[in-house]
Amino acid sequence: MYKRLLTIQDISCVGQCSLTVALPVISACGIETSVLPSAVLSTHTAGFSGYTFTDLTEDMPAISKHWEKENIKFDAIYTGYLGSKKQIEYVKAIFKANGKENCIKIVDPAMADNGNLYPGFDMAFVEEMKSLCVDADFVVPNLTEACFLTGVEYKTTYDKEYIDLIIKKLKELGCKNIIFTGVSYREGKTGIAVVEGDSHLYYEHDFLPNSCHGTGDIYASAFAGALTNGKSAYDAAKIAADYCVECIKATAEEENHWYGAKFEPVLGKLIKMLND
Ligand code: PXL
Repeated sequence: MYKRLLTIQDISCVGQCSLTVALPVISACGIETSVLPSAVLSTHTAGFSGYTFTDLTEDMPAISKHWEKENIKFDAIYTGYLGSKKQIEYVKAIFKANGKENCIKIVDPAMADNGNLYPGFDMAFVEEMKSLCVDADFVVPNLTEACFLTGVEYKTTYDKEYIDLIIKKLKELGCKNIIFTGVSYREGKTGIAVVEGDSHLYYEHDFLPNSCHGTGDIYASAFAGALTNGKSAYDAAKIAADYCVECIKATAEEENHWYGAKFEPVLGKLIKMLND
């Protein structure tokens, strides 16, 4: 059956992140992709200065109401970067009002990386994000986000016990299924812990040294697209990881491409992975 997904996040006009990534990547997965832009920024906030910011928070309820009136419902809803506590509150209402009965809700708690919250976020936002994660079927945190959600100290060197503790705390919080990205147990490798109820799986892949901004959005978009396309959570997590590796490799070919990852030239590889 033809599937329709709604993604809710900002438009960073330049910067290869949020909606400019989600729309093409999820479309490439064969999914009709509807969008709810939560804000428009001239660029993303990580590395550019003086960017414009137009908040669209108060458009969100009216857009949702119109869809309700038109009986437009979604097979999946995937949220990324959200700019305020109020937006999270509206997203929770949209989950209830605009999803089909078995709507898959995927939340990327996009708010932090490398041990720090992104500019503009605080612990009150983290608290609100916790409640959105509880409403989701899948959460897609990186290690920093998982630490903020659970209160566990962020570490760059760790063992399996440390990751298991964070997973246990995410489950205690009420997270149902966890796609935990950037989990590395040995030098030169990193991977994804895929936790579905009591099942814990791990997919390991090469760690590439040229880390790029925006790969979290590429990962979550490819995961949401592949999952909505009918792949299992593990297969969707694996495809998204393999696709990110291809994006990072493509980005490394040019020096100074610092603000995002070149996901466009390798979209064909994503489509092939979905069909293999
Ligand atoms: O990639 C996540 C993201 C999305 N949108 C905006 C951002 C960021 C990360 O910094 O600034 C506006």
